[in-house]
Amino acid sequence: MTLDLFDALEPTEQRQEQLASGAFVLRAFALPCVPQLLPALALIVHASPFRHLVTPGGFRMSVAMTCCGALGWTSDRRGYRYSAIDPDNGRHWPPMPPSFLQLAQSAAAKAGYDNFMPEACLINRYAPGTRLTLHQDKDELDYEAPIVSVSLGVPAMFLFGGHERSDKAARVPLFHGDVVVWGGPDRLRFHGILPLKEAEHPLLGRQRINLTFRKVA
Ligand code: MD3
Ligand code: FE
Repeated sequence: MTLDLFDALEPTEQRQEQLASGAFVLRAFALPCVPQLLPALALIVHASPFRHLVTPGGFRMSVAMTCCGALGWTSDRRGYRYSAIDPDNGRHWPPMPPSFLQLAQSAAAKAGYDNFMPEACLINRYAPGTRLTLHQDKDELDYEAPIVSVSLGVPAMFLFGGHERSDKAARVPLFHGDVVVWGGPDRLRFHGILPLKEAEHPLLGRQRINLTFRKVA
């Protein structure tokens, strides 16, 4: 058990931090929605369970993922793609719950991005030790639309990089209930997540869940 004092201070007061001209952290913005989000998430995971994608290069990703919405993100030896069908069960991805969509749209509007209409919500699950190496999200067609990210469970250290992989990345802690919105000039920044600490969250246990909402088409 290594829940240090820093981790225990999960902010519950809403406030906005600007990371760059088009990137904002909305602290605790999702907290009031958590009672709606968690049961909806359980239904999604029942229909389309978490799985470890294999990269086109053949590596099993340590982050487990699933999706909801009209389109989901998958990968296989042929590459990454958005697809209407969950390849694990041959059925459509579970629909995006109204509570998910409403949260994503209100967060986008709060950060200055009106009329956000995401078709996809990618759901990432981090166990202790799981990390996401620096990458860009480039498989969407519309780079003007923002991406909205919702952090739930164990806090994580987010790496906010530049437009080159070698640019020095800022470290931004993300706590349960925090929402990050980034678009426009910051949409293609490199970003990642440091290895998740061993810790226990009162509602979600020893894991972090991240929802990312994307306009794909
Ligand atoms: C990107 N997920 O699914 S989202 C991903 O927490 C992904 O699971 C991470 O990267 C996760 O592709 C990070 C949060 C985020 C926040 C700010 C950004 C991504 C960002 C700013 C610029 C670019
Ligand atoms: Fe990403």
